[in-house]
Amino acid sequence: MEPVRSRVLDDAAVEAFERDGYVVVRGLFDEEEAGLVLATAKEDRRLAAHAMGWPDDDGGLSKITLWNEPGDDIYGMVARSERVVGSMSRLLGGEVYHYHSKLMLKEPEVGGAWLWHQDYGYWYQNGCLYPLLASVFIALDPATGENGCLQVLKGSHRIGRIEHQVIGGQLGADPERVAVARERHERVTMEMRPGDGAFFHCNLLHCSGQNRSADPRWTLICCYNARVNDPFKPSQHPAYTPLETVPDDTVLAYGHRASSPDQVFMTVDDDVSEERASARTAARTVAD
Ligand SMILES: O=C(O)CCC(=O)C(=O)O
Repeated sequence: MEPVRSRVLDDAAVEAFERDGYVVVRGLFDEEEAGLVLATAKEDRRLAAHAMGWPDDDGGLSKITLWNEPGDDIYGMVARSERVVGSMSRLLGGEVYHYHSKLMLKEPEVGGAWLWHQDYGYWYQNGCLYPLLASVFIALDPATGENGCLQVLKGSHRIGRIEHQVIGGQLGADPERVAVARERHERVTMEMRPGDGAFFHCNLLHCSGQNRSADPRWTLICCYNARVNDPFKPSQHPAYTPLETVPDDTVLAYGHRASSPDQVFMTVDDDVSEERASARTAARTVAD
């Protein structure tokens, strides 16, 4: 019998992540799985009702729905799947826990841009001593240059943490350092098919453009912290909480199971970091 191929990242992928700060896995979730997550999210009234709107400086608006605890729903099964959690444990060198997940909505014509930043620019403020966090960006729609796919500066995680500052309504990395980083690191435009996943390091400089196309760009991003990096102070995201993984086939088995009434979503006022205080005033809840 053919051995079942593990979907956890192999040594070559881990090496690529360590060298480049990211690794893209084509078909991390297959088309059926990605389609199911997208269809469920589109019909999920709770997700829509808890979307926060983040304006950019040029008339665009991105929506984010964010939750800390992986729920008993299809998104929670993605976040707890062996292929994701096992890969994260390899990338971060040991046990990981779920830090949060978020659905990033860039609607056609109006979807907003995200400035160059490092996630650790935010998470450092949350009492995470080490940059031992990573995210997986899972495309639900095709993500293209036209609809505002992710862009990264390859290898920029090696710079270490850069100071972040409020720029317009967002927190961005120090523009002087970003300019130099852009001269020294290749800029990669990460076009992705539904189900593709990009694992990226929390110090990788990344951004994304506006969506001026006729197509939506919905993405699920799941973020993890290493257990050994348990935050030394409370914040809007959780301290170490054991994460129970589920077999990879649980995503399909869950079908269209949407978020439950007891799921807790973040609001713009939950962000306790001072650095984001003024950025927060620019954000507004766009529940509709
Ligand atoms: O969804 C995007 O385009 C960017 C997301 C991002 O930069 C982030 O979540 O840190």
